[in-house]
Amino acid sequence: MDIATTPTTPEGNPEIADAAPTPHDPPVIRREDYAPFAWAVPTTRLDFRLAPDATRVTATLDVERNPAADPSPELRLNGDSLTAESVTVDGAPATWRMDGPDLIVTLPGERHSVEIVTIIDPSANTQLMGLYASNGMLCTQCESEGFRRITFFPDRPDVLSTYAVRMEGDKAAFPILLCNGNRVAEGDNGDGTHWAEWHDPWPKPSYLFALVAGDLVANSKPFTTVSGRKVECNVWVRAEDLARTDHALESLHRSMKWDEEVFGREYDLDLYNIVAVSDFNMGAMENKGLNVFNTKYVLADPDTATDADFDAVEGVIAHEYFHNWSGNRITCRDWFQLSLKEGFTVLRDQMFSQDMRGEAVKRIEDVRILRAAQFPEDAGPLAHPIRPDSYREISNFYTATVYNKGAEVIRMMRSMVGETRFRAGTDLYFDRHDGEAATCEDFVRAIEDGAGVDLGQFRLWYSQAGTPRIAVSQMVEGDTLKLTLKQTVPATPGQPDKQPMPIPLKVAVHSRSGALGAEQLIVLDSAEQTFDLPLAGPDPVVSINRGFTAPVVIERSLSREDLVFLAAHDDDPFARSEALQELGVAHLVGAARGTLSAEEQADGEAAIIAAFRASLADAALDDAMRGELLVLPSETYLFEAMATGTQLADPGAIHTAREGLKAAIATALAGELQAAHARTSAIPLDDPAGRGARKVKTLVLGLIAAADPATAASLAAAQYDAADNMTGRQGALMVLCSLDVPEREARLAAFYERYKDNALVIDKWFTLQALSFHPDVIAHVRKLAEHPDFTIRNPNRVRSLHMAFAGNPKGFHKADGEGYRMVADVILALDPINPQTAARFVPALGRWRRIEPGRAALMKAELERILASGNLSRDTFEQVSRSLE
Ligand code: 0A1
Ligand code: ZN
Repeated sequence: MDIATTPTTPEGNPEIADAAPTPHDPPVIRREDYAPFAWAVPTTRLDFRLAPDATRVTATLDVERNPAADPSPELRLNGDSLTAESVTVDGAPATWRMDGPDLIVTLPGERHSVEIVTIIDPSANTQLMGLYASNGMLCTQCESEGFRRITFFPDRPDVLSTYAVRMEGDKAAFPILLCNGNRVAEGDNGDGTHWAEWHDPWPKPSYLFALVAGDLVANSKPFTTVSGRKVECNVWVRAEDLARTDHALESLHRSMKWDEEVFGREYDLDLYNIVAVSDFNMGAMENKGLNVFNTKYVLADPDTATDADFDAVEGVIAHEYFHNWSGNRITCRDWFQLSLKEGFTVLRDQMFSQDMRGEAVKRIEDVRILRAAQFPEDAGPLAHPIRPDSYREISNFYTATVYNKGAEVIRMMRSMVGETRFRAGTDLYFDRHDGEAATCEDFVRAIEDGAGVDLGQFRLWYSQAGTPRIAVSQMVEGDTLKLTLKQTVPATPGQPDKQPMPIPLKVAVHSRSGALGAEQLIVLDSAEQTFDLPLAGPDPVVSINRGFTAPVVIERSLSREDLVFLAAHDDDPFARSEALQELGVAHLVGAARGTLSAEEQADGEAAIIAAFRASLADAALDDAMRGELLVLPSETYLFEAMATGTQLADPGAIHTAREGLKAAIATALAGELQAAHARTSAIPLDDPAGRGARKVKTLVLGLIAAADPATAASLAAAQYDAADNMTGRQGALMVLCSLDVPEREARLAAFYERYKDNALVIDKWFTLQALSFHPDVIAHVRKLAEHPDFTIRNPNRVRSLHMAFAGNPKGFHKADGEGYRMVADVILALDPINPQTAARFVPALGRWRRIEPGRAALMKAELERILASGNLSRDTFEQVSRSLE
């Protein structure tokens, strides 16, 4: 998970080489065209002669006709930039031909053994798909369509095969040889080379294949499963990183135990290997028994990783582990079903982290991510349902919609049927489809049957894109509150008309007198509906979408007093933070639109200041929750709220309004904020309250900086100098980075000097500068791109500098378009190297339609410049062309 490369160098074929960028108008693949594959491949044998620039791969596929498919005398084997050195069938030369990148073998009989030899060049593989070299090791990434860059194969998730793998290579360069499943034999050739044989007993699709060869050491600790089997668990890293692997290993154990307890899922091999690599397009990959991870989601100690990094490691370790059942034991029939494994697995990792770290705070964080990443996607040119209908390049569909909205959709099912019946539904799903390549429809049907619920209309959540909006109105009649809800699902590309969906909402009707109403679940399943709810007392205040039961936008105009009441008194902590967000959004969007009278401006600020004061003073709150209440709505979220209907967002005005509010809060609460900084600074690192305290400490520092940069600079410098952990150090540096003060340069230099040998921390150093609100941020980023430590070939580094900059609301949206130009230049430079990562920059520019006309024209012009450059990868072509439609 976590989010995205140059056409690969043509592995050994001068004709295909460098032809990597796909010609324009790559074909559209459609969900409705699915047909089962004509052949089954019960067993696959792979023999690797490993060498960094010429690895020889011999693949032997035992194939037999699939009685469930249309018969064909031809076997289509997918390839990508491959040439076959030889193709034999049953030991004799075969009849074969190339069809574009694919190899077609003619097979006369019912059952054959097909052997193919390819030679590939891992060291020239800059796309990081297939077999590639990273930091002296060789590793693979096959999801979604990387296996076809290793050998010719039916590279589709519904072809499941049992793999037996032999690998042989230089013993000094590759002392450790790993693959899926169990090691069954190994040996030394006595000539400086050695070999290993691995066997994976579980049939799997090719995207779950993995191989790693390198100079690695392991942190190991066995796990005993619920039925008493002992599993060897290893986290493999380079020797210098070994000391930072305990948290990952412990997180794995916690995940294994949790999945047994909460979903009844036990691990099914005797070995679980995790390998950390520093060049990786995404966060991590769930290959059967051999997870490959971005180092970012493995390595952590307090000196080099923040509290948030620790949480991310735990969450990603859990996510990949949970895939063993939701993804591997039951996989996807085709890539349109991606949310089957991803949505469900994200839900599972979110539930796990809620159990580990506290329900409310984790939920608030997850909703913040959904709103920052998925809501804009759902409202823009790249909007797609969680189960898309078509794609040109599947890599472009590893999105917040498929992952995070996919999780929300399943979470809604769980809210509607309750925990116990949901578990009955998932038990049935795991039972019914174990060993299969399944569909989203299979999942929904299993929940229906297992939980005893009709999800007929609910299926619309799988087919309709767009974030539903719910207009709320209310009336009191006797001792009843009549709550009227109207839903609209906005038009999205290719879907002009939408049908009403079932929307589960937890609600409670509180009374301003202080009496809190009981929570109940209502389901809005038509365009407009009125619900009768009991009153708890006079002056009702409705608390709605508590716990964020549905991924929707609630449209209502609650009075400031009501919002302040909810922020202070709601018994659902999520709803408290929501009320504060609503208060902030209403005020800031009004301020950005310039529609507030002086009095409204002053009243709005006063209400928010009062709420902040209350949060700072509330002794019943712990700092972890207090920290959530002190976060103002992000600029991206405000952008969404401002660009509604025919209205457009003005990033400049949003930035000014938000910074202005921060300054007003900090001026009014100077004493309280400094006191909070002093209080939280005194809490030691290992105090159980330390985490929350560190969060509050940096938040208040950021607020102080908005009104009093000099005081903030000296407090931040002191916080930096005194810090005994990365959270404190990074927080202080973040605040300093946005200030034009002498403390800034000195601390940035000290940070670099201290961590120059640690790539992950140097990524932070790049990010802090790229995200800053410093007036010269663009010049800083340009200079950093020339820094000797910057390389466009390492995805973590590109993300740390340019992707961070593309998310900097001030720098990216600089009114003269320089930020847009810089990001477009990065897309053009990166596309021939790593198209997957290049394409991930496009959505930032693709938001032009919802932005004020001056900036919109500049953004659109950059997209047109990219498209006109020609020779784009399939990935970037698809995203840019959709963004201009
Ligand atoms: N299945 C992984 C995500 C992933 C997808 C593609 C990758 O290579 C380009 C790598 C990882 C997950 O959800 O964790
Ligand atoms: Zn996943």
